Amino acid sequence: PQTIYLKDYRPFGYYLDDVHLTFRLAASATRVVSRISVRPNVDFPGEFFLHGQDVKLIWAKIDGADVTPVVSADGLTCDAPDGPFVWEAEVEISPATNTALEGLYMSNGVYCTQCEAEGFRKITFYPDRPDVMSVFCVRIEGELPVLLSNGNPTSHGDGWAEWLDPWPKPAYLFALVAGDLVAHSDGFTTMSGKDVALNIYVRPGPDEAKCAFGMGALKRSMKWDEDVYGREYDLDIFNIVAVDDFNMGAMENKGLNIFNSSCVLASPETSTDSNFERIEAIIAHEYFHNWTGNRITCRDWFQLCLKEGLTVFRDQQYTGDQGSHAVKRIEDAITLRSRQFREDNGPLAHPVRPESFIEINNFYTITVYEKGAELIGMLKRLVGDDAYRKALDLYFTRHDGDAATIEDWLQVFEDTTGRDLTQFKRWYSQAGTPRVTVTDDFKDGVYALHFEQQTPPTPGQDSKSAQVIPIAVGLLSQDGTEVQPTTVLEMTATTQSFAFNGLAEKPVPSLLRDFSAPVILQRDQTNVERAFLMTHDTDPFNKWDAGDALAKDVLTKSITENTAPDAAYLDGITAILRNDALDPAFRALCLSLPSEDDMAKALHDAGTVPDPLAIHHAIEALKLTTAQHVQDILPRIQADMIVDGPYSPDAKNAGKRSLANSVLGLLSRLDDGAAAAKQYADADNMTMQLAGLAALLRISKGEDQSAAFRDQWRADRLVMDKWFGLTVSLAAPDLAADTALRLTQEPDFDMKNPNRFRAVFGALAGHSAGFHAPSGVSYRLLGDWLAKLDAINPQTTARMTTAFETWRRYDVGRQDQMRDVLETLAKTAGLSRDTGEMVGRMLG
Ligand code: BAL
Ligand code: ZN
Repeated sequence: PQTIYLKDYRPFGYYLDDVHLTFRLAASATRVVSRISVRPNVDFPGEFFLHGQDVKLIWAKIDGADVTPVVSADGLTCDAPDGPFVWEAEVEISPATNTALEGLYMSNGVYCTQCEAEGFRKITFYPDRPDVMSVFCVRIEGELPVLLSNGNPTSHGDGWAEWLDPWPKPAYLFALVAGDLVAHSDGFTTMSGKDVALNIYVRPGPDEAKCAFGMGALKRSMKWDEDVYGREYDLDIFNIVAVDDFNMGAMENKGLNIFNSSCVLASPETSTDSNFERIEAIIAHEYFHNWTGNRITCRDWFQLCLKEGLTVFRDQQYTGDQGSHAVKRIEDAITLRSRQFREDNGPLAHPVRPESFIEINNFYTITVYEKGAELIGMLKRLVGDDAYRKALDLYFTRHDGDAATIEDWLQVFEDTTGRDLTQFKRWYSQAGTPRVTVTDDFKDGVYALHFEQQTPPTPGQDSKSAQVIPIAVGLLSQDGTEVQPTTVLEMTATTQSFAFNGLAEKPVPSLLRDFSAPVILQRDQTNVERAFLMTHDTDPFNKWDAGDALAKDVLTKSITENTAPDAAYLDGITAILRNDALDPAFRALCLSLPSEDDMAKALHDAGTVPDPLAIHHAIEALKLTTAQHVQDILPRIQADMIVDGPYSPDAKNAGKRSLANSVLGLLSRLDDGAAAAKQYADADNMTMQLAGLAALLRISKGEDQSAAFRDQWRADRLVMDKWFGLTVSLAAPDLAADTALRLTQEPDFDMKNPNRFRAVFGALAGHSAGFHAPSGVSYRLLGDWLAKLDAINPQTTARMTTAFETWRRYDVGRQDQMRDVLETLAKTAGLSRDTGEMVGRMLG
């Protein structure tokens, strides 16, 4: 397969002035007629090549005369006139047999599309690249009640509808939906007084009752983008459609967002608080793309972080504004440190802006998205809030309608602030997580912090240069008072020192406050100091982080030295739990322990080969010890966290339930599951019902409740995904593989549905002790199923191969078994380019 390089970028040789598409829908033989006004790009002449994959050419014409293009597996080339011309073609495609879920496909009888990144070429022959933008006029013909495309509706009749999207867009933002759907409708009046019709389309039936929350989230997002970024919506209508079979979470097609139903449909009875929070964030994310992604798109796919990093940053800001910035920051840091650091420190490490790829679908990664968002956050911290807003205003005015680059993005910051961002740009080109080692000293009232940065080699990048690292620092006196409020130190050299004068005593530093940079801080720190910060730090992130570091130390010593938990940890947790002045959601985060995978990484980084089962037992033992230590205060907290009145997913009530359920997890280890069983029986919402069930399964009980849950929710596929997932993730480690296998034999298991496949096998991969069972049974089971899935859905398969990305962390026996599975996958006949690239990179 061919590798594509950023350095080879060249503009397309033609402009497309307008695009007319006619769809004649038929499940296995849809006809697509295209008529495109084409104009040569005199500055960059090139051949007239149109991408096309799995499309059958029926005929083609230029200026009305038949032509015979040269058709290959990737597209077609045709001799073209020197001046402007009209290209026309008719093709046939088969949505019904399209299981890859890219291009035009069918989900439960509904026609829908997914074109990002390169799915449009499966719909018709077209220059399927993000820098080719055009106005689309679409006619859909089909005997279906709802026929949707991008833009505004222009006319419709019996069995047909026409849509015009006046905003030039690349093909990846094209969408079409057709089927028996019903709309949950509402409206929004924009800041300039324009009325916008809003619809969420679902299949008739129970889903209709699950749209109200998503609609509220959409309206809140539209208002927030006006208030915070001054961005107004630009069409007469905004449609969202929920589909069951979808590779991603959702897609920001212009005016017609298509959502994985799990990311838009919600009701108190069927969705947890986390579901509500995620749905709100994803609706906001897709809506925000209208400006950061659609009005300003990417020149090429190497610039993916331009739209994704910025849009994730915007959705993170939005979620913080809806609830607690501190809690959101901690949640984001947990995700980044566990998943992005794992990627950044393994064989799949790549820069936020990659320089080459074989299959772009493999670069919709946590590095591009979440580390990409961290870069925006660092930039904002370095230039300040006002300058950030000015730079964004300039970005929107200067680049509206452009297919832009990271250079364009950084230039607006340079132009508005006068800063030289040459060094900052390394964050986009250097992969890997910088390690920042810190030492300090105190003499004559001067406290000095000495930093050294170093980034380990990553694939294709042996040596790294120093990066700009904003390190937010505060200082506390020995009695816990803050003597230096947060200040941002700007580290630019490999080694650098910063001094604080006029201090009466050596302070306790609080470093990297608010997780001000995506780096690993390395520092000798005692548990006494960690407990001190846990009690006194005014920065919520560092207060939480001190507890997390303490827990990691306790677990490490328990695994490697069989030591009992340090009293500093147990006392610190007790104090946090008792402190009613702290937000319940924050207290719940403090109670949660590092994941098993995080502990495996921590041990590996410390030079110990991790034993997943030992980690599992150590975490379970610490939970039991913690429960025993705090047992006298648990009933009071449970009582305090009772939420009266009807269910509401707002951050305050969700935070109370979160703490109540953390407490339930501890309590169930002491009362043999009595409180969990009661909660399960009494629950009137999914958050409490699922937490009751999880608490029981975690202590190897709850068989009856699990069966009852399945019977109760059998008709609700989204709740059944939870049941499939929970059943695997809470199976005993030695039963995880058997459990997953058994679930594949359930009548409700459907490997063609990515949500269901991920529920079972994503849970198996995430069950560290079960996945790494010494016999290798889970590795082989997952490998076999990935090979089967690859023939159906390469994109989801390739993404799920990341279960093996940490294979070099483990003992030789496990390494051999995982490498065998990867090698077997690599040799699978007909393996997709997607999966082939991922496996190849992991094998190195
Ligand atoms: N653009 C793909 C889905 C998303 O990031 O919104
Ligand atoms: Zn996005």
